[in-house]
Amino acid sequence: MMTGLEWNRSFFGRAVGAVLAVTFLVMAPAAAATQVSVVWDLPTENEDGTPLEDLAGVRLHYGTASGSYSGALELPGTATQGTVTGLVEGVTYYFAAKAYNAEDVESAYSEELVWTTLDETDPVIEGPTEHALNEDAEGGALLPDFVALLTIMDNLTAPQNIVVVQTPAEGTRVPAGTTAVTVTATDAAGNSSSHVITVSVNATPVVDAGADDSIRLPVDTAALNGTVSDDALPTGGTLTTTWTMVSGPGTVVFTDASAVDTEATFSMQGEYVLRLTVSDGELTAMDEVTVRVKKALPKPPKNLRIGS
Ligand SMILES: [Ca+2]
Ligand SMILES: [Ca+2]
Ligand SMILES: [Ca+2]
Repeated sequence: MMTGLEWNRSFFGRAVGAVLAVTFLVMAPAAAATQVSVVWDLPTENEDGTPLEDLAGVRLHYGTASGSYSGALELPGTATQGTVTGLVEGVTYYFAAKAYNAEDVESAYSEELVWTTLDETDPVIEGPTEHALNEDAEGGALLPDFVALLTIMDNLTAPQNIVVVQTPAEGTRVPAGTTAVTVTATDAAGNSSSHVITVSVNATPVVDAGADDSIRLPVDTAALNGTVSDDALPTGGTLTTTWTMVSGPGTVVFTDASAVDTEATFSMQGEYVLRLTVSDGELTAMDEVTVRVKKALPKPPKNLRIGS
């Protein structure tokens, strides 16, 4: 009689399953194929207790219903193991073996082995790998919930049962610049996969309108010396600048109101506040400078001469 029917999961089976998963899961999370190795002890006696001297092999039968075997492996000689391939992950299989002798007379079935194949296929995560954010007034930006932007599937675990973790988590404040956010999905069997999203946080431009200045009529034009810089984000954006008058008793004419460095010509004396605004296409910043236009000095006396 055969005894000690055992199973072994094949290490090779895992590799096969992983390769097939790539093919199947791109379109739909179908169950991937796997395999198992079944191990047994060979019989040494006939049913009447006499020595079994003409053992010719073992037939390993298997199927997805108890006692009903749709597949079989022929293992001639003294094999004590058979590897059944093409099994579907997460499906319960039933195995039973028969020994046969040199006259091809078969034994009864062994006891039945029940085995549910493991889920060896990682979840699949699809979605964007880049995300742009703008810096807010507090500096940096809060990470959104990226999980909501992704499609996460598994061959066996239902979507609601896949454990999904975003690191850093939603609501984490990240600085201007680039931060890698990783989303990891783990199925019920512990298989996991990760998806990285590169988050670019666009910094607010930096602007300096220059030092306050004063001129005195009849000089009515002052040089404006601004400074602007930015982080080259958003991608493809251009930095634009604009000079405007905030307050003053008269009017101001800028030689080139869109140039960082330009000149302002004032219509009359007084104190003028000028503003330099910079935009990177998404975010704006501004700084102000005060120019005092002083009243002209009185002309000096003239025709000085010796009185009589
Ligand atoms: Ca899986
Ligand atoms: Ca920027
Ligand atoms: Ca300048």
